[in-house]
Amino acid sequence: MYYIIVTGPAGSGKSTLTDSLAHWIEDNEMSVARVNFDPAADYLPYSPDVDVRDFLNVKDVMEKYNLGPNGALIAAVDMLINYISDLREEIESFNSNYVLIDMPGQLEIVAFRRVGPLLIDHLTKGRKSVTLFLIDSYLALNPLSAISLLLLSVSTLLRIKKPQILTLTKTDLLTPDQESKLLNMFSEEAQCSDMVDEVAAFDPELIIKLCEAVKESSIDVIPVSAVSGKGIDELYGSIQRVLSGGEDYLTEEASGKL
Ligand SMILES: Nc1nc2c(ncn2[C@@H]2O[C@H](COP(=O)(O)OP(=O)(O)OP(=O)(O)O)[C@@H](O)[C@H]2O)c(=O)[nH]1
Ligand SMILES: [Mg+2]
Repeated sequence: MYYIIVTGPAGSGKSTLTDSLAHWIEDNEMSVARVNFDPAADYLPYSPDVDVRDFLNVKDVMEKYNLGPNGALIAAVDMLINYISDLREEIESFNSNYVLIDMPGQLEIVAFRRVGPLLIDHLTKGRKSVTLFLIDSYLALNPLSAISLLLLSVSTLLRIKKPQILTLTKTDLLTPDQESKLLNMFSEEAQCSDMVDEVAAFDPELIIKLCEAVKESSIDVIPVSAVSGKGIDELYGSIQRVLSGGEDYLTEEASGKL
């Protein structure tokens, strides 16, 4: 079993990509377990195989502890630690080729608090795993937003400590010109100094150094659309390269155990 952690800012497309990547995996004759890890999820585009809402209800946490929606979500995720062994057992019982974990959009859970990485470590113990950090393509068209989003991706990389693939989502919303501008910006050859020129930064040297550091931290940048399906096969290829050195799952290391 290989674990794929789907993370990224609120609304970046995690649940929609979980759905379309799961379909892609199944269409290619492999099995997948869809795990909803968001205790506050109202609507999901897929039917979860394992759902943290079966263990905790954010509305109950709000009422019991007099918390607002954000505080209650953070508290609910903290409380998940009590159920982590049950969750892991339930997930492992599927014995699927892949497990997709659809994380909540509040990035502080993984980037700034201890509990997120702790939960992920428990879930994935002894299994190979990879993180997808999702970036909304439309937001990333603005170079300063792109650098800011990349910094957030580094925060999650530092805490989750797993190989991380940057996944540029919703590319169907871009015009061909916008798409090529975005791909140029994220390409290995792109000069950070060109990006900074465009935004007339207050401290260009600092921004260039940050931009260069964050560009080195991710293994791959893959543009996708969960709506049109474009790029999902490249994303799978990148996941494969990380998890099994590019060998097809079905021919290599079927248990996925480390
Ligand atoms: N056009 C387009 N819209 C998308 C795509 N992926 C997601 N969306 C839309 O973006 C919005 C947010 O998508 P979600 O999948 O709920 O995003 P999320 O990251 O799971 O959101 P949270 O869990 O609330 O953080 C929804 O309206 C989706 O329909 C895509 O590839 N193309
Ligand atoms: Mg979601």
